[in-house]
Amino acid sequence: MFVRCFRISLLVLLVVGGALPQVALSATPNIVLIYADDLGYGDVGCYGATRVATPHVDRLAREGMRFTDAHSPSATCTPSRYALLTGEYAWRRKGTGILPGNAALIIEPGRPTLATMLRDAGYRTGVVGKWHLGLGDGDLDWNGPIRPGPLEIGFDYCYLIPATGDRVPCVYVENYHVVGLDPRDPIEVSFRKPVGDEPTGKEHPELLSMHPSHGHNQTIINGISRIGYMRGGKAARWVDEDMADVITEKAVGFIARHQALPFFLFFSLHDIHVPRVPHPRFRGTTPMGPRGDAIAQLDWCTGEILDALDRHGLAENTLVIFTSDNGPVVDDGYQDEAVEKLGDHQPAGPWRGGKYSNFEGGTRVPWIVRWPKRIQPGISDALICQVDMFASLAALTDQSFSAKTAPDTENVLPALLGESSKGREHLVEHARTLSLRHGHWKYIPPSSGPKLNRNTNTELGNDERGQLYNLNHDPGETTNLVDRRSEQAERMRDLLRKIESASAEPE
Ligand code: NG6
Ligand code: CA
Repeated sequence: MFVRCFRISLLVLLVVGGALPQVALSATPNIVLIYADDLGYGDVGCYGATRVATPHVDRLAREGMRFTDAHSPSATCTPSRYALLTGEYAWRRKGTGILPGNAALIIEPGRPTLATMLRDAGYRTGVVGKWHLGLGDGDLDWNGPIRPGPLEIGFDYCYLIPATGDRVPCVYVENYHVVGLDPRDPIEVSFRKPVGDEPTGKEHPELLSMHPSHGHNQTIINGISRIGYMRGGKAARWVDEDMADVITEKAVGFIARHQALPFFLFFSLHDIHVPRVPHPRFRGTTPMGPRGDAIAQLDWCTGEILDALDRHGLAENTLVIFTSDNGPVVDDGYQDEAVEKLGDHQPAGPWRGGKYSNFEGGTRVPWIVRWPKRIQPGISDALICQVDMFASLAALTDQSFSAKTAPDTENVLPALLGESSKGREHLVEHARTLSLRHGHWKYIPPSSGPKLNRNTNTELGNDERGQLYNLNHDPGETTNLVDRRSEQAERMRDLLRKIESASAEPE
């Protein structure tokens, strides 16, 4: 409250006083979180990619801190986003796995989130792009006001892809409403049974411009069959090719509208999730087909944000964080030539596995932090996780929070600012199994799931024996030390159990 009053009086002073000296607004920086989807550690130039140019992401890295041991909380999207916004590992809560497109909001209104916390600190808060945390409180009518949603958990503004690009409903939601909906053509959505008589990919493959490789054979929207059935809302349906332009314009607009007060923008990109249908101007710009071209498009989106910050004179005092919600996947369900054209590109860089995997590739993601006013450019190998955004940004903005509702977040701000080389001591990595990182050690408990996801061709990291790796000597997790270093493995097993059972009780 104090901070907010202070800001308002500061603003009044500044408005009365005329010119806005940069320093006067600099007590707390603006915060822009650029959150890529399914972008792997090795997918951008500053992390080693050579078959796609990412000049804007590379610029961020050159001007900021680049992290080599940074993690998404989970190896898939919904649980990562849940942990990012709540400061609680998603695996502590049921119902936080990959959500269907008509799921209810899984973060209960009233609960402190990253957004409520920053709003309490005087920030204007907005989320633009992929949401995938559910909307409404069950059985949502997409034709009426859509709530609860981001606006009930701390955001002042939202412009959303409700779930994923490959799930219905294929429409944007701005604040409480589907954008451009014609009330005479109401939307109906189902993930159980077909609705209406619109063609599906399963029955009418001849209508498809991009064919599924697994799943993704239900209602056809814009020539692409999706997960789930939908009818109606024809005028409101998105055009995949324009999606990056549409959401980037909304993100840039949010920045332009909120220059006077500090703002927090959560810009949640669709790229490089499937279906990969970049705008024609990116088509063929890389030798890797749509997956590579989607990386080029993602880089463009990033560049537009950096340009907007430059244009408005905000770059110096804006904390830009660039990272990804889980590791990479090549074939995630559409025949988009990603496998055929991959060449020697390594989406997960030196790490084994990728999206869905217990191996490092599941959660070890690019992570760059730029804040010219405060951060000296550099590289850090501190162990950090997106679940730590909560405590770290609380520290930055001088907010307190309850360990009861945000039990897993740690303040790694000194590492983010490059003032310390130390991050967390340990981290739980979450795929189907929970694994533990402790320093450079990685322990994966015995797990009986399949070794390989045959659809995506991902090594899942399941083994009926436990696994122990020394990542310093063996970043690729190939030499299992569980027998040779059994005491180390047992210590880690016990610590993992202890962290697991320390579940904070929901109020
Ligand atoms: C899977 C989908 C995959 C992707 C993923 C969610 C199939 C066969 N696969 O179930 O294509 O949508 O869910 O990805 O349907 S995430 O990045 O949002 O977690
Ligand atoms: Ca994802």
